[in-house]
Amino acid sequence: MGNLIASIFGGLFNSEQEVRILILGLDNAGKTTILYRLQVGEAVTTIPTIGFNVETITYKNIKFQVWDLGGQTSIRPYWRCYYANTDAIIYVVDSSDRERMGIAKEELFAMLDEKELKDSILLIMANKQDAKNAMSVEEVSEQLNLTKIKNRTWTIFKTSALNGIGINEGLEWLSENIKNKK
Ligand code: G3D
Ligand code: MG
Repeated sequence: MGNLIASIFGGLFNSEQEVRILILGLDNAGKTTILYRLQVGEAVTTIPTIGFNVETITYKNIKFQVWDLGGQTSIRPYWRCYYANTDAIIYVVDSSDRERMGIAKEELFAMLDEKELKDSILLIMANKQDAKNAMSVEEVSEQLNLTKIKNRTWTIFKTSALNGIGINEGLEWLSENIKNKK
């Protein structure tokens, strides 16, 4: 249990502080699949009365929280409850969902505008690279207008949560950059 997290995030265990990582993106992007890849057993899904599901896994001092962006605007203010003290954001994109790439971009920049998240490191996963109609990482970057991101440590990795490609590499980059910041 926790093997992958231990090998990748072990360097952060000495920190007294909690390390908080949000995994966000539109529904169907692959967030839950990525969470399961972390091999910490069952994720705990909480359904708060405020009406959106937050999946949480905690391993030692490292906490991952996942929810779907997009959809209902009325619940957005409640997301802010989860933004404070976020060290890093993993933004997961379905590279084969050409139709919703524009929405994925809007949601990304709306989130990055949140002042609570201004110091958070950003890892974008161009997921579902195995899909036949997947956009390349270059295409995804262009569609998401990533060159517009300023004053933030960020990168994009191509991933396939289905067969595990790119996930560890992305998480290693994240762990390294969180360590440098702490
Ligand atoms: P979400 O938590 O972001 O909403 P999920 O997304 O993790 O539930 O994944 C949504 C669907 O996409 C799932 O399919 C899942 O298996 C699939 N998926 C996740 N990652 C990949 C990937 O890298 N490649 C491919 N081809 N599919 C992926 P189902 O059929 O179970 O709904
Ligand atoms: Mg999910």
